Amino acid sequence: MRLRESLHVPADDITDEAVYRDRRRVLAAIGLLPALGVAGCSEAAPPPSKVVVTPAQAKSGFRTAEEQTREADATSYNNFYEFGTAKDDPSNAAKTLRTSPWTVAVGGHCAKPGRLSLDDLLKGLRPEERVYRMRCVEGWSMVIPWLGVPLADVLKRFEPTSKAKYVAFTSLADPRQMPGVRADVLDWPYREGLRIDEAMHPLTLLVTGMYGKPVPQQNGAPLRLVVPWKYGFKGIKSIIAITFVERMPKTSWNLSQPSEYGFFSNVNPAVDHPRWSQKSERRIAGSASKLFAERIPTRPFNGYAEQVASLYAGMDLKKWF
Ligand SMILES: Nc1nc2c(c(=O)[nH]1)N[C@H]1C(S)=C(S)[C@@H](COP(=O)(O)O)O[C@H]1N2
Ligand SMILES: [Mo]
Repeated sequence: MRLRESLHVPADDITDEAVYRDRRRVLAAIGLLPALGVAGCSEAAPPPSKVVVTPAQAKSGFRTAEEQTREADATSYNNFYEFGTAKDDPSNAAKTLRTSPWTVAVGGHCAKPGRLSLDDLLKGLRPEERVYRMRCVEGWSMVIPWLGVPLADVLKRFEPTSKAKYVAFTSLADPRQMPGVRADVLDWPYREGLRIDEAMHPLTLLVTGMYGKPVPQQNGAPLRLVVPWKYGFKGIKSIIAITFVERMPKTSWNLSQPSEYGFFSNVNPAVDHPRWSQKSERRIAGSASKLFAERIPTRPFNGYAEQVASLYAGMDLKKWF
């Protein structure tokens, strides 16, 4: 329990950043991180390109024009506890995760359950690029160009019944491939869930790629969830099961610390984490030589209130945090 309470370190713990940066510098110096050494640390590297956003796209929330996080940072500063709890553990340890063949079991309250290969699951659906803000509960955030399909397009194929009030997701938990699963930091497998209307919302993305390439192992290959108005931990990685359920499913972080992590976990600057403020965040983006840019205010629903606030009409969001 002592160990678990130390998880999810707030981003303003400056030691965390210093340690991470130092480790990266050392690894780059001894040649273990050639690409990162250039793209992640050099001030001379060009800043990521800005995105031109049409009014319709702005209204949908599908593409923010905010400065993007460098690919090198988004693929090396990760939370994927199955590979360890340090930010650079996943990029160092996940390379060997076998992502093909990959099957996903879809079941529960639906007319057409099945165990499908990833290709069959996504057959006929074309990945779209979405540029989303991602706000980790720890108080840092990124802007990432994802490639994926709306989760709704996949779920509809299984014909959920009227009993499907929630959708539960399960990650792979293979101790032979995932050293972190041997540690007692969470109750494995990692589990997440959404209410069915959240799951069917057009912003909710089933991700297969980022930065125009297949999603790397450390970011949740070959299939992960991205729900941009919720804290990052709702975005479960390396999914092997999707289940339609009637009752609110158990989720890993809520099981681990129910007072700190609610089922909904919508980004909300008005509800502080018991151990730190959620009013602002440190953006990891752009060409700054430091990992974190200046602190910026955190917005309700991570800036997606226009698209999603109506899902929670009449709900007390302090109670249902
Ligand atoms: N299976 C699994 N999924 C996970 C996590 C994890 O530890 N295991 N960490 C979550 C957290 S806390 C965050 S912030 C995001 C991080 O995604 P990224 O590394 O692609 O930025 O993944 C989420 N999904
Ligand atoms: Mo997170």
